[in-house]
Amino acid sequence: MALATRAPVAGILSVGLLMLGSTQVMAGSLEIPRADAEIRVGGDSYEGNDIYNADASGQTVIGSGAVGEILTFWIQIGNDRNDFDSFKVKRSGRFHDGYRVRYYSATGKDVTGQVNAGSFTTPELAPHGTYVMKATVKVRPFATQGSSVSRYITVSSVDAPGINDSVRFVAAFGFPSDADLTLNPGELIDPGQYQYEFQTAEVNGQADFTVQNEGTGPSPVLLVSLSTPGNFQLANDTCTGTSVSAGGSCSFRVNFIADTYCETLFIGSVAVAGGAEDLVDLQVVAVCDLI
Ligand SMILES: [Ca+2]
Ligand SMILES: [Ca+2]
Repeated sequence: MALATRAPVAGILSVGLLMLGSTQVMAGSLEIPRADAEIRVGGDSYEGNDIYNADASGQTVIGSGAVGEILTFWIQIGNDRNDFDSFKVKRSGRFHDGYRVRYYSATGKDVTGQVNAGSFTTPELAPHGTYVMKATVKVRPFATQGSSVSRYITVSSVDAPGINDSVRFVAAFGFPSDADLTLNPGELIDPGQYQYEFQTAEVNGQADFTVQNEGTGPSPVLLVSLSTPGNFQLANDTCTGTSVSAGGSCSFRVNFIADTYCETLFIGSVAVAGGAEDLVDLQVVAVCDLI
């Protein structure tokens, strides 16, 4: 969308986005109930602070393990406003006989049935208070190469049903991979490292990238992440949470949004990771010289 057409409706647009729960909360709107879920795997750091959405983008984590291993995903539920609130927690995602998923309250009680039914509710949280619960996933002997199980965890304000946030975890079967991933478009500047330059004839731009598996085996389950959000955004990501078979591909889009300051050089970093390893790195560059 061009900036010129956005500007006159900016006020209406921001209210609409807040109601959808799909954008970052803006200063001065903290009296609206605001659930903020975050998630981490094992000893990693949390993803998702001050990100509010229904599709868990930017707040998805992946863990992988061998048969018999138990992966732990920590789910932090935050009350991002200056008033008391409590939050309902619900999961969605398909059953997979290769993985056993359980949920535990902050006190260690098994609350799997309640989370599955959407009836689990946190205690009342003080303004900016948090509640930490966990999910565990045991990798069972039925798990196969390239398989994974995924759960979306939706957190809803009890004060204002409809004010939601969601995080996602993916648990995958870990194995040595014969995958060999390439990226297109982009210029290969180092093994596994690509660079793409946005054409800046317009203030905003977008580019679609295809990840191709040129190897002889399936890739690990992938996670695409953007380490410098702001002027760059990820969208249409079909890679995260999936394993790409030999000869197969997946894709994602990077949007570039300069807003009003398109008078400098913007650099963003995208990583396509499998397991704990970065398989492909992409540096996106936009040079703005319009102003
Ligand atoms: Ca969040
Ligand atoms: Ca927050």
